[in-house]
Amino acid sequence: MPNHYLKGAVAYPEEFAQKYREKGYWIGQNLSEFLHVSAEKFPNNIAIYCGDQTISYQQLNIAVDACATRLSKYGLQAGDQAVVQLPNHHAFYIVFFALIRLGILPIMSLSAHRFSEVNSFFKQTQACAYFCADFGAQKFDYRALARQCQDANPSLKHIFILGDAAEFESISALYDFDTQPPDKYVASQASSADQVAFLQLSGGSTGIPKLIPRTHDDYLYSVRESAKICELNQTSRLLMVLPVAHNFSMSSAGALGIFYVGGAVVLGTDPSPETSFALIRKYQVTDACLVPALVHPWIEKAARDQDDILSTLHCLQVGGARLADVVATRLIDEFKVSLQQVFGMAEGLVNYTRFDMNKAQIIYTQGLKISEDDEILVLDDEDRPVAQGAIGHLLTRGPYTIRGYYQAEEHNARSFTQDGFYRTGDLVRILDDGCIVVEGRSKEQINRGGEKIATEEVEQALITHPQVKLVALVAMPDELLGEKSCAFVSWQTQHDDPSEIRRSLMLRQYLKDYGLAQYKIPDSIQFIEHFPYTAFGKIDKKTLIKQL
Ligand code: AMP
Ligand code: DBH
Repeated sequence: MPNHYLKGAVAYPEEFAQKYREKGYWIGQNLSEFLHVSAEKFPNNIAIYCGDQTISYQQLNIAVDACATRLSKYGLQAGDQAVVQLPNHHAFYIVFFALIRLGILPIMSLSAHRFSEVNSFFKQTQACAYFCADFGAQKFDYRALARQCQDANPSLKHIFILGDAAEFESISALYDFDTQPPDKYVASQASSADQVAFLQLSGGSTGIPKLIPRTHDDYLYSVRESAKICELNQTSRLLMVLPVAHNFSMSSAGALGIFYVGGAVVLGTDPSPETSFALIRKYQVTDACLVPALVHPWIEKAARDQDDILSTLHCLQVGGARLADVVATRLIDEFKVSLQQVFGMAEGLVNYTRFDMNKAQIIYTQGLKISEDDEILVLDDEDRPVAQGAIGHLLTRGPYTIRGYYQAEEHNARSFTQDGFYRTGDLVRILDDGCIVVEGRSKEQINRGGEKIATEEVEQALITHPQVKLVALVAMPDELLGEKSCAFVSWQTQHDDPSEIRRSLMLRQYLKDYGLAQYKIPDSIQFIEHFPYTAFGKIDKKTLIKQL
């Protein structure tokens, strides 16, 4: 068991760690024990509904043991790291807990990631294993991606595929749900609770997604409190159509919140209202979590069919991007939804509206922080506190907020203050009742319906095109997604130059071939000759946005 703190991760200072333990936030339980406890408490409860399969807590725990045992035979061991890029399928949870049980750090990649992102995870971590599906949406071939990553990363030794494994190993051969296990299980080698358990991802603001080291102690504290705030219990059934590996889906209160209380996760691979409503009916779903962009099709379908399905939910959580006040109002007034707004980040801090709040609080605010020890600062551009109620930059520190990104010393110096506050990059206001309102963003990030795009990452990719001289990516407002992306491009003309429409198509294909995730490909591309500049000589994005 590696008992030193993960090299390249920033530990909580001892005085804080001690305080969080004394206050009962950190209870010294790792994620492997967490699952064991639930399997003992609720052996026959259904933990996961996935397609035609139902998996009880006992079966889940056995499958995790089997998977850990078989993985250990490949030579995977404590201290290793593994990129996990799996769809909404039970295999995700089994592989996740099996890796945890072996003391291996999962890296929580999303299905939408492509070579550019996945390769960067291997480069950043030297991970030795990769878990992915055979094919994804639009028949995207992950095995081809695996081969590309293997060629580029000598550290990558083991590739496991969900579905047709081709020349690789099969994930389904790693476990079964037999209650009489054939294997003598490997003993748990999970790291101790105060150690880093896995690496979450940040939507980030510069370059490729940054890695977020979360400890068992800090993560499980946020999970237990979230489950309480969300009033989950053994009868809760949470519909999961957001990507399973996302921090919201995992922990707010998410699948782990459900596993804590003995409820069930109902997995869906398609967030459309047609499929989702059918699942809600079939499994008598009680709770669901969505990003705002998915709310629109849901309420349109419900209105069209005069379907009161949304009012049957105990709670509909919406988070990841700002929910428009008018949509929140419609959800409550027209669709009789018990709504909860969730404003969180994979780096830590999560805020929820509470069920006993008044209607205005639920519609117009993003609620209250989880913990009284979530320290929140709202500062002006010079790092001075703003007046109560005024808009400023949100900084935070607390029992489940990281003290630094993984292996990012230089970046951490900018993203964290000397005394450990995380600069979230969000512009907020705190009301007299303590509720937080997200007013905008200071970080260079576009929030495309909850999918975060670091502008610099796309700009860096575009600028490598031989005919792109200069580029700036900005957000443009969008009714459905909140924001979409627009790339302003200064183009090196050549004779025989294609039309602007063809150039746009070429650039989009170029970015795809570059390996960027689809949601990062600019929604609009505009060609301009002269960029506006600020007094400091930076590209003036505010002026560009006015040209949209
Ligand atoms: P990440 O750091 O990639 O996990 O993304 C977290 C960011 O998503 C936050 O810092 C916010 O900018 C944004 N976000 C999450 N939830 C909300 C919400 N309910 N309203 C507005 N923005 C949100
Ligand atoms: O957007 C997010 O990252 C997010 C939103 C809601 C999150 O990480 C969370 C809840 O935990």
